[in-house]
Amino acid sequence: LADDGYRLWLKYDPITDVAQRNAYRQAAQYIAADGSSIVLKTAAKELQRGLQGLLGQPVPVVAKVESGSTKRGILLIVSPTANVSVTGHSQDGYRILAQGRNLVVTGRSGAGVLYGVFALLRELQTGQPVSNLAQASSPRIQYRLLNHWDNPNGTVERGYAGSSIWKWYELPNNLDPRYTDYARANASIGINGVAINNVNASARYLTPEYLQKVKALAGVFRPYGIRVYLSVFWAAPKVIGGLKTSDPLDPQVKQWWAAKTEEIYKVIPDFGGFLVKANSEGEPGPQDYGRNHADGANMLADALGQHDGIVMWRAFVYKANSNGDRFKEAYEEFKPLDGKFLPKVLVQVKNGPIDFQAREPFHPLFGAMPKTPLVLEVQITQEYLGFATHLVYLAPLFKECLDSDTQTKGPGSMVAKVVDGSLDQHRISGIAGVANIGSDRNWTGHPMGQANWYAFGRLAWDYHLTSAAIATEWAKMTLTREPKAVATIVDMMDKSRDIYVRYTTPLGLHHIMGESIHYGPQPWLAKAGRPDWTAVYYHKADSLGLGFNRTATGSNALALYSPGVQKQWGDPKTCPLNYLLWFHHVGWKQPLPTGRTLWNELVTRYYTGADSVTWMQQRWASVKPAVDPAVHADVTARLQIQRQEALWWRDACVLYFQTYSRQPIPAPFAPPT
Ligand code: GCW
Repeated sequence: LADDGYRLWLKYDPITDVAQRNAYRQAAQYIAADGSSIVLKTAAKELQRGLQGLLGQPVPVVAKVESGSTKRGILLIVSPTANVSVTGHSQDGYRILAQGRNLVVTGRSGAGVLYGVFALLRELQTGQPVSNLAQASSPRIQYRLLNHWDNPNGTVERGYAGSSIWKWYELPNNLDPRYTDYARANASIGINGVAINNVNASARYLTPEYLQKVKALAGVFRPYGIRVYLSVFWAAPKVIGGLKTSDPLDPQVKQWWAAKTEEIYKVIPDFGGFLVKANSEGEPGPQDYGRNHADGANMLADALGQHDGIVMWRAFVYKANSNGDRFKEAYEEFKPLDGKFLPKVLVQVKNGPIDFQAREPFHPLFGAMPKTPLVLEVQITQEYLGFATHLVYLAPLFKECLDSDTQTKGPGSMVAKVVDGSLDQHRISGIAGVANIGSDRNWTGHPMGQANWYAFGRLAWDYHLTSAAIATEWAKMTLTREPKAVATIVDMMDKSRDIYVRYTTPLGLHHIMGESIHYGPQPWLAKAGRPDWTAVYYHKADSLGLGFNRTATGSNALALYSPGVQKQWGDPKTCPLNYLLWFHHVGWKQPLPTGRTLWNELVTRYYTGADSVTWMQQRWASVKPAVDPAVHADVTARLQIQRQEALWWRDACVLYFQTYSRQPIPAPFAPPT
C-alpha cells in the first residue's frame, strides 16, 4: 500500500531488524498502568498501539504487575513526587528508567506519563537500545499552543493544505476520527493547547450553539492533555450581546464578558482561555473607545476570575496611516504598557517586527517588557515561505529567533529565556505556532510540511534541540530508516531555509512578495491598500543603493534594541550580512566582507539560491530507493515547481533591481552574449 501521509510520524510499521525487534519484544511483554487518570489511560493505549505495530505482536495492558512474574514489562506510574527533572515545568515532565527487569515511565501527571510514552516510542521508532534507558525531561515552556486561523465557513486564513479540519456543521454530534488523530499527533510532540479559530475572529464561537461544538472538540482533546482556547472578536458584546458598546471599562461590557466566561467554563471546565487580536488590521479593540491594550486584556483577565485560564493578547499592530516605520509600531504601543497587565495576561509577539518574513531580526519587544510574560508566535504555515509548494524546513528559522541574544540583561539574554520566563522570573510562559494543518489527506499539503509541525512541538518542549537532530528524528520516523538516505534528507532540510532566503530575499530584503496573496515576487509594487503593504516602502531601491536605513540617520528603529545589539547591527561593517538591508541603505558598488560589491553579492545570492534548488532535486532523487514511491513522487513534483518559481523570483528581482543599479550581471551568471 502506498503511504498517504495520514499517519504522520506515528507510523509504527513493524521493525524489520530481527535482532532489534526481538530485544524490544523481550523488554515489552506487558504494560502496567496503575491509576485512574484519564490521560494515563491514554498513555497506556498509545503505548499499546505503538508497540503492537512496531513489534508486530499484541502487548497486554494490566492494572498491576503480577507478583512473582518473571516477565519484563513497561510500568506507567503517576506520582506527585516523581523526580522528573531539575529544570522546566515538571507537571508535564517525565522520566524513563530501566529498573530491574522492567522499564518505568513516571510523571507527576498523566500528561507527563503520556509525554514519556511518546518519548519511549520515539526511541523504538528511531532504533535506539532500550535496555539501559535513563532519561528525564521537562518542557521549558508551559503553554505550548497551536493557533488555527480557521474560519466558521471552513476556510483557513493563510492555509495551504485544504480546508479546515473542523466540521462545524457536523459538530457536536459527529466526531470525525480525525480529531483524535490530530490530538494524538499533538500530544506526541508535547503540544498542550489549541486555539481553534482565526484571530480575525467571528463572534459566532461565543454563541451557545457553537460552545456546544467547541465542547465536543474539547472532549476529544482532554484525554490527550490538550486544552481548548478561543480567539475572540472584540466587539462580541455588541454583535451577539446586544450592547451599545464594547468599551472595556463599561460596567455592562465587563458584566457581559464575566457572564460569558462563566457560561464557557460551565460547558468546558478546563477551558484554556482567550487569544485576542485587537486594533490590528481593521479589527475592533479597546482603542475604539480611547482605551489601551492593557485595559482590554485586563478586563478579560478579570472576567476569567478564579478560573484557571489565561489571556494571550497579540502585539501584532500597526496603524493604517502611520508615517513612521512599521518596524517600530508594536514596540511603541506596547512597551509603555509593561507592568500594567494583570498576572493572567501574556502578550503574544511575532518572532520578527514586520510579519513572518523568510528572515527577520528578532522582535525588539523581546527583552523590552521584563514585567510582562511574552508568548513567542511563529508561523508554521508558510504564508511568506512558498505555501505548501516550496520545501522549507522551519526549525532553523524558529531557532534563529530563540537563539538571538537580546542582551537586555547582559550577554546571554536569549529570546528563548525571555519566552520561557527564566530571564525575568515569570511564573507563566507560552509559545504559539500558527498551524499548517488542513483537511488534505497528509494534513500539511507538502509532505515535508509535517516536519515543521513536528519541529515546532519539539522546540516548544526543548529549544536546545538542534534543527538537525529534530530533522533526523522526524525523517527516521516518517520517511526512512536507511542511514544514508536519512543523512541526505536531513542535510537538504537543514539548508532549505537559507536556500529559500537566497532566491527570494537575500541580504535582509523583506516584504517584496506578491500583493495580498503573499506568493511570488513583486518588488515593483508601489501602490497598495496602504503604503506599508507595498514593496518599495521596504526595499527603498534608488540609483544610489538598496535597503531600509533604520539607523539614527533613518527611521532609527535600531534604537529599540539594547546598546550591544545596536552597536553590532548599526555599523554596516559589523552588521551580519543576513540582516544588512533590514538596517542599512547600502550603495550598489559598496564592497562587502565577501569581497563582492553589494550588487554582485545580491546577484550571486539570487543565482546560487536558485541553483541550490537543483541541488535539492538531485539530493531528493538520490533517496528514491529508500522512500515510499508515492511520497517520493509528490515531493519530486513540488520540487519541480519550486525550481521554476526560484527562477521566477531570481529573474524578477535581479532584473527589477538592475533598473536601479544599472550594473551588469556579473560572471559567471551573465547570460552568454
Ligand atoms: O501575516 C499576516 C497575515 C494575515 C494575518 C495577520 C495576523 C490573521 O497576512 O492574514 O491575519 O498577519 O497575524 O494577524
